[in-house]
Amino acid sequence: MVALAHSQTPQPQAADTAAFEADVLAGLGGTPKHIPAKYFYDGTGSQLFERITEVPEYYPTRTEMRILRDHAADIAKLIAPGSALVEFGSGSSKKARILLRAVPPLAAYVPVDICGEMVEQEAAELRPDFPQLKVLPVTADICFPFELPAEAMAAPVRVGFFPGSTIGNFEPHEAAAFLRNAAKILLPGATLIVGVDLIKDAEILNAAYNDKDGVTAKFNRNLLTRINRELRGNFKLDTFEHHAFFNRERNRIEMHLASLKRQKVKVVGECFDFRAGETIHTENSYKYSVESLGALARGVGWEPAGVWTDKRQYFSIQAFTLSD
Ligand code: AVI
Repeated sequence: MVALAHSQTPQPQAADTAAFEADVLAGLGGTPKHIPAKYFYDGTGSQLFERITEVPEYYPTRTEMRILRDHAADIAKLIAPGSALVEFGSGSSKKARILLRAVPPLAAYVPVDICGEMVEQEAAELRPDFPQLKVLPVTADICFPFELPAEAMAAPVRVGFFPGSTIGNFEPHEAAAFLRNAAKILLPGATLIVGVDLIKDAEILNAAYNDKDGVTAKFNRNLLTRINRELRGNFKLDTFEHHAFFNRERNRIEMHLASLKRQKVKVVGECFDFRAGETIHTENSYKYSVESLGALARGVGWEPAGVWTDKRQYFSIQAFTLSD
């Protein structure tokens, strides 16, 4: 599973470190070697992700914000007065702010994030700007069932919001599981608004994940720094290279760290052999068409209800409803 991109991440707890250790040892012992993308987002990784969103080649964040600004009034029409707006993996709530300025009075805005400290802090920052709005943060892993606050359950209808194309960092079966879980949480009658990056020319996609300033490469390699620091690793960073490319068969960007030579690396006392050129697969970022996301959503009971894109058709915001 994937965690979300945060602008700030507190120090890891013992349980987080144990899970990190187990996943890294299992992933480095596997064939091919792999590490879940959620481990990118330590403090430095989160800051590097913020910098990625600002590099010229990485269009998704800017494009999604543009679509939201251009179509907020239209998107807001799907949100009935008195609804509860539930944001999955809210992070900085930057995108929700655009929607919140366009929506009718709500029963509540419920930002949900795995990082409790962060979701509370963002809620505190949002309240003065939306004094009429009940902001009810929830700390939860959005991939599993969680309870909404009573005010959100009492609302006549709930609207989910999942921007950022984070759904693209799930494997397709995980994306389906997320949509199924969202349906269980939001209940029949709900609407779900999802931001998703669209399939496009490989050249544009490859550039977005290979920015000239090397910020994405730093973001990728920071995973090794994190392993060295938290798991007594001895990765030599200059012996691993950032590889990112569009896999056309699977409609996904793959990110890898490729070993430049044959070498041995130790992590918490365990030794791992690398062949020259062998990679650690660190991330998949799936790209969808309007139709392919629609088919995935339909498969788990969500009916397509609206699509907004930018002029270049790079990114989409898609709405789905769950019948009563
Ligand atoms: C957070 N997520 C949607 C980003 C993406 O594009 O898949 C993460 C990222 N990885 C490299 N650049 C950005």
